[in-house]
Amino acid sequence: MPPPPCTELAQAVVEGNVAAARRLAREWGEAGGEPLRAIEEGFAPGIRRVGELWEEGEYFLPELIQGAEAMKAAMEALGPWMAAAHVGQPRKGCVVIGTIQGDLHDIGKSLVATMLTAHGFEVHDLGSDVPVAAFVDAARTRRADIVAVSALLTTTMGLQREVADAVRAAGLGWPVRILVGGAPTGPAWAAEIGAHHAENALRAVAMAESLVS
Ligand code: B1M
Repeated sequence: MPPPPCTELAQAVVEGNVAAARRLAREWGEAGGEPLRAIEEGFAPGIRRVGELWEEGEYFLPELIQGAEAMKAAMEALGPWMAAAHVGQPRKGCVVIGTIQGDLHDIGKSLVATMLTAHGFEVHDLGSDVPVAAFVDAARTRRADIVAVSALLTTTMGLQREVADAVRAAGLGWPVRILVGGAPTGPAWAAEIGAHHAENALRAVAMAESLVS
């Protein structure tokens, strides 16, 4: 059986149908579809459409949350295929990742974490709503090569600068690079705060690889 069409994957998220999203993700994996494609071309457009409907006043917070639940269920169901795609690779470096304090958007961050893990990085995911000091502590205890900070809100992205400054001020004694991402961020912002930027999960992998090489 061929993988289900991407439009169906998107629709499951738009409808906030957790069971359908999970089932379609499994069908996709079992059919041998590329897991990242299911996310980037199927489920993620669905959650972006949910955001549009919310902005247009068609959807309210419960629908936004339900869409996010469907998206997360799909990503979880695709997990085994993501992991299997890159098993047996040598460890490339250590990454501490999280969504910054005040920000609960963790879907993109989790996707970046999954992709980095799948490509051979040791990843410590601190979750969402992570205080600046927690990034520094984790970088120290894990001897991180990269501190990766996600922000989806214009009101929280400013704290990425604080993480970058705090990591530098901590003087950890080995090179620690800062990687930032999330919809309101961009290369100019990253340059301004002395960090590196990736616009999506695949770019984050490429950037992380170049930072540790
Ligand atoms: Co909220 N939300 N939300 N939301 N939400 C946005 C971000 C928003 C753009 C919607 C809109 O207005 N169109 C808007 C932000 C406006 C702004 O500040 N510019 C917004 C708002 C306003 C809010 C609330 C304030 C709403 C309210 O309560 N009034 C509130 C804030 C809560 C908080 O965080 N304190 C809120 C709440 C929520 C939910 C909890 C309901 C839910 C999140 C659930 C969850 O994550 N567990 C939610 C959702 C789902 C969204 C949208 C619809 C979808 C986000 C998403 O998951 N996208 C979003 C609209 C949109 O994005 N179009 C929206 C899919 C994901 C795969 O993409 O996260 O962009 P993304 O990640 C990408 C890249 O950005 C990049 O790679 C990923 C994969 O390609 N990337 C990185 C991300 N992090 C990276 C890190 C890296 C590198 C790349 O390195 C470190």
